[in-house]
Amino acid sequence: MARIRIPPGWHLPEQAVTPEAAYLNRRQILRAIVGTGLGVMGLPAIAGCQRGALSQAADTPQLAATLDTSALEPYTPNPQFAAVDRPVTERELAGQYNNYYEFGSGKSVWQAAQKLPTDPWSVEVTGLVKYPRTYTLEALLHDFPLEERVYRFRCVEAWSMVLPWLGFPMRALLAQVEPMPAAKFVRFTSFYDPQIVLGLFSSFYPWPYTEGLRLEEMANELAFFAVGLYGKQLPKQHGAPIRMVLPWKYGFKGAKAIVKIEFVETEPKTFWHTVQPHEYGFLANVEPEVPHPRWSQKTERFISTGPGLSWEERPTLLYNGYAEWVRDLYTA
Ligand SMILES: Nc1nc2c(c(=O)[nH]1)N[C@H]1C(S)=C(S)[C@@H](COP(=O)(O)O)O[C@H]1N2
Ligand SMILES: [Mo]
Repeated sequence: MARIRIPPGWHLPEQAVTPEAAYLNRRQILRAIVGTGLGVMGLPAIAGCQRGALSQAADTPQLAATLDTSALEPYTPNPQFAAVDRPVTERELAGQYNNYYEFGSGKSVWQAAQKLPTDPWSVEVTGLVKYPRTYTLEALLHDFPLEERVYRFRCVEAWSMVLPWLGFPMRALLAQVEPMPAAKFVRFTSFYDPQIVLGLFSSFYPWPYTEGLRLEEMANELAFFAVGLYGKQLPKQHGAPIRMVLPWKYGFKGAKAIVKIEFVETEPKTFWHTVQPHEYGFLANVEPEVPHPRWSQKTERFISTGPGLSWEERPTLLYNGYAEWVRDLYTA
């Protein structure tokens, strides 16, 4: 497979494919400008969305500091998910190529994301469950043994990585709180405080960021809560202190910085579906034969650092290579 060197400032993956948030309609943009008080002066900044090439980790002590979180021990590597068909992505690349719209609409949000206050943290588990409970982060770490899982990661924008998560399966939480028979779906809510995470477009985004799953999806072996990455606590840009990881779905289903988990009867509204209902469905499974309305999903750019940012074009796998685990969820 060809490794393509990307000339600086041209054709970065995020520019090659329009990001989730593109193509806002004119009314939304005007509303955003009015909302931020920028007036027309703000327009070039919004439309331009410029960004330099990735900096090399060695040159950026600030990046190293954001990645140098505390060790998370003990944890056990899960042998079923010890490796995949491609190498684990470099920590420094993963840590400076993120989607986190609370902190901006570009990929270089790692610095802005350091404003996220993560200590103390608690997660409210509520709704149609027998044992509703608010967990502190310490309680989660105490109750659920940590394992490491190397998972493929596929963004709907057609770039991909491989990430070594630390965390626990969602079904371990289900066993503890016991959903009631009426619970058919689960809504997950990300941290949101407009004083802290005020992005440029925040006036029309349907904050807080929310995602949802069918209950059977949450009970699937693959569905995971990550509290760590690369053997350490989750860096803030990756969604500290706890985020969702659903490796057979597009990355946007994996909400970051979870504060609430709610068991409900009907399909919950989700962030991207609310923003662009025709582009982002509720299931959002990785399916190469189902194109996004604005681009094909048949292949993906497995990104890595060459000299600079590079990628390998690869065929996209059905359910991101996890068909044996999840096929039955969708063929009933
Ligand atoms: N709260 C929140 N969660 C989010 C997002 C976001 O903007 N806000 N972006 C999603 C998208 S589109 C992707 S691809 C992944 C990126 O995860 P990473 O930055 O850890 O690689 O986070 C997902 N979770
Ligand atoms: Mo994404």
